[in-house]
Amino acid sequence: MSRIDQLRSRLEAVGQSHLLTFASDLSESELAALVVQVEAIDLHQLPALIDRYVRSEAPASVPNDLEPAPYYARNARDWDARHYRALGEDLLEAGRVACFTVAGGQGSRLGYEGPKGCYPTAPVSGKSLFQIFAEKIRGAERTYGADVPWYVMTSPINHDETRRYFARWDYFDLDPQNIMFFTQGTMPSFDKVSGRILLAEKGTIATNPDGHGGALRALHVSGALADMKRRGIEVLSYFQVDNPNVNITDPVFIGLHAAAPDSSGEMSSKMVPKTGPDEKVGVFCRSGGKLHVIEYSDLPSSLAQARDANGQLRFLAGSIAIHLLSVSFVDKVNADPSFALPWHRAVKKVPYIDLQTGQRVDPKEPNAVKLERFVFDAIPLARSSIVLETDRVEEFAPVKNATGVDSIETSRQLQTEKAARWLEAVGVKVPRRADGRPDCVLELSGVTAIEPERLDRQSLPQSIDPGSVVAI
Ligand code: UD2
Repeated sequence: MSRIDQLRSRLEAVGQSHLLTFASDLSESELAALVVQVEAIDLHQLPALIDRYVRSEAPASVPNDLEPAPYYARNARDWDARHYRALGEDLLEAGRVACFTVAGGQGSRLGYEGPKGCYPTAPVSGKSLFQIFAEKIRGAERTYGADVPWYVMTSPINHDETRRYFARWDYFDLDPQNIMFFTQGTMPSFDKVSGRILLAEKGTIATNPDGHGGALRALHVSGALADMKRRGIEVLSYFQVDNPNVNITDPVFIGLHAAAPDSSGEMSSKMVPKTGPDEKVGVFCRSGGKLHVIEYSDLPSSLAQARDANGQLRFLAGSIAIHLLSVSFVDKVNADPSFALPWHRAVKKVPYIDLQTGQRVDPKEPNAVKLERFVFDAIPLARSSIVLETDRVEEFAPVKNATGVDSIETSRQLQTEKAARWLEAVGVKVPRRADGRPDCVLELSGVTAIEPERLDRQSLPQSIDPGSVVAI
């Protein structure tokens, strides 16, 4: 039997032989590429996966003993932030901390066709998200006198373009040896009715990135984990590419992660109090003695709406996708041969090749199921995981939508507000409107300072003129 015949019978056994419908139309190299793609799929697992996630719309299983998660409240006196800050600073000065950005997504929700990290985001200069992070890393390296290596997870959709972008900008003055790009894995996209894998071209399977949860495996397979161990990195500061206000090297958070009595030092998270029951962020909960994040779309409305005696949301702790992961934790989960995070199902529009006509179809309605893994599903794998409350303006200014909530406009306002607070903290007069908002547009680079206390008062203006646009 030829290799193709063998493959065909294996595909038939799992109901996917349609993938070879156009095999005879393909050139030798196209066919070889298709075979490689098919062979990369775990065919054995496929029927069960399709039954469970593709053809069924079973609601996500939410444990029935959900309780709100405890957290370290900001500015509380029952824990010593200064102590943990000192510990975190020691780790930063010893070069034990690296940054990790998940940047597999495109800017399509923004109406932007490139990698999201290239999107012009800073309110004055229009610097991209990647440049904003790069400058924070430069600021941290200068402050702590140590390298802060940067791991950037891309997806096959944007890997080459991301690399070209960094090269074109000369790595934003970072040492290119300290930046490592690697791609996450992919999953086939499925027809939502039949459960068949879709063809994107006659010789190409339609795939989607396997979610930011794919990062845990990708860190291992790509060699990034080995690179971290070689460099003596212990803690990974994980953040999403869409959040320019994130504090990428927070010493207090790092210290708590490493040494809090209730932290196993494996995976820790930051939260902000939710603005209301409908805010689209996951929620920190406890169940079975473990910390979990329940995604907003999975949290039953009765729980999302529930309030305590003071009228405050009972499930208040919103996940802003800022975590610390220990290198030893990522290593531990990968050492387990059965390690796999659960899949989450999303129904989307995916163009495909019609098997009858061979023509490409651009569906008007969602036709496909994409399966993704979420990084926060790794939290319960940690022995004991902590949550730290942070300030919304200080750390959460996501750019997700073209307009409205979490848009470039709201992000730029939050970036200005954060800069205004930092300048005011060292005595610079910032004009404010009657409603309290800054009457100016401000931008503060991470190269200038990574924390307000580190701003050099001498090099700052006395005051900002009303209506002015200032980058510092
Ligand atoms: C995410 C969280 C939500 C909340 C919010 C805060 C999930 C499922 N939800 O919502 O709970 O914390 O962020 O802003 O995460 N990415 C990859 N590869 C992928 C998919 C995504 O790298 O395969 C990256 C993407 O580039 C982005 C981040 O993950 O940096 C978030 O992805 P998203 O936009 O799908 O998540 P969102 O905003 O729905």
